[in-house]
Amino acid sequence: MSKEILEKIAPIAAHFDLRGVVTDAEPWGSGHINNTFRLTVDQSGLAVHYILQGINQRVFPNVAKLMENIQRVTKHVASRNPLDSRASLTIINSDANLPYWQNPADGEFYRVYIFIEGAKTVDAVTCPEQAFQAAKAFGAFQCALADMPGGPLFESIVDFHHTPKRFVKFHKALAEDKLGRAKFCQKEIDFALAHEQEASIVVDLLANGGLPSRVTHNDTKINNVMLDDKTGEGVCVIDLDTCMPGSVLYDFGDEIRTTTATAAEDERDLSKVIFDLGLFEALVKGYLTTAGGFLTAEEKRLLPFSGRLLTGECGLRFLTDYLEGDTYFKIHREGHNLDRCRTQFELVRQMEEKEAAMNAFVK
Ligand code: ADP
Ligand code: GN1
Ligand code: MG
Repeated sequence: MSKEILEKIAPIAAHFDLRGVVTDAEPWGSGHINNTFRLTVDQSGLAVHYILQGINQRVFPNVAKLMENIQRVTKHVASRNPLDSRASLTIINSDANLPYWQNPADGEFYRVYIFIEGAKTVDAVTCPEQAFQAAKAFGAFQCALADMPGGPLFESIVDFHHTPKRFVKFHKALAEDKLGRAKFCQKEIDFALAHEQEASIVVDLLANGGLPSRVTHNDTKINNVMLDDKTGEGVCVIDLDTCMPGSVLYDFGDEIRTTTATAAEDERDLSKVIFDLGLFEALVKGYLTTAGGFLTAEEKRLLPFSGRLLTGECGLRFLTDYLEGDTYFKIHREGHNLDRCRTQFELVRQMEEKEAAMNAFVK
């Protein structure tokens, strides 16, 4: 327990309907965007946990619209699973009767969710069963959102997976090279440039009707799904900030990115970064269990390609952030974003080598 953290967080938590006394607050998880804490609340002698998050306003400037999206998504997913309280995130309102609270002292925004007990997230998979369960849960999530009423969701990050526009940002960062870092990553820059041409395949198909736009999660990394401690099943898809219109390929591609290698996203020893076809196969099987019924033939055809598209795009985003001076993703050491970029590009390279086998399996 850190007294300092508790002293900072408890007055914030007091603005939410927690029905007890906050006795502990600890930094939680390893997300790159928000500031997450697990609260322990004494409710008449019972220790109950909650998740409190400081919302990253640089990434999500319109918090009211962001939380409206999350309210709609959580309500709809919960209505689909009326007997399972863990199947959806549950928002706790603030004393302003809003799904968030803004601190008048510094303008920062906070939100609280019920803590999902008896389940955990992992930062990297350890076995094919985990890949299967994670993909099955993300497929079920997409399926549940297919008939969400109320029209399109608000675009919380405009052009989030518009890979060609990600290249435009990269070119700008490279031309400016504010910190003189380009000289440390010429190999990665060359790799990115060599892949620019195929960056528009999915956005072009979305624009010309070759692929449907659906409600997608857009950030389906392995630590955004909670896996049951006992059964290993995916119990809840979390981190709903980027739920908005998109292609299922964005979701499946990001699952491939984070669920087909056992190495960490920031592994420095690239010999440990190995794209595993067995994990890929488990992922496809899990995903098609729940999503197979609604995918078009074109979506299915592009499932393997989505892996290198989204992995390459993420590598490009890490590289851009490195060049820009680490202003977007949280970093914990010097060169962290470059390390992350390197694992992503290494995975892309291996996916290219194994593309024929990936295609054959999906077929
Ligand atoms: P970020 O946007 O920074 O990635 P997340 O919303 O993914 O933040 O939360 C970070 C981590 O906190 C998750 O990976 C998960 O381990 C944990 N977490 C988030 N929400 C819950 C919840 N409701 N119950 C239990 N753990 C949670
Ligand atoms: C961020 O929020 P988190 O850590 O789950 C990022 C994703 C990246 C991912 C890379 C809103 O995800 O897009 O793929 O890091 N989220 C946002 O690990 O930018
Ligand atoms: Mg997350």
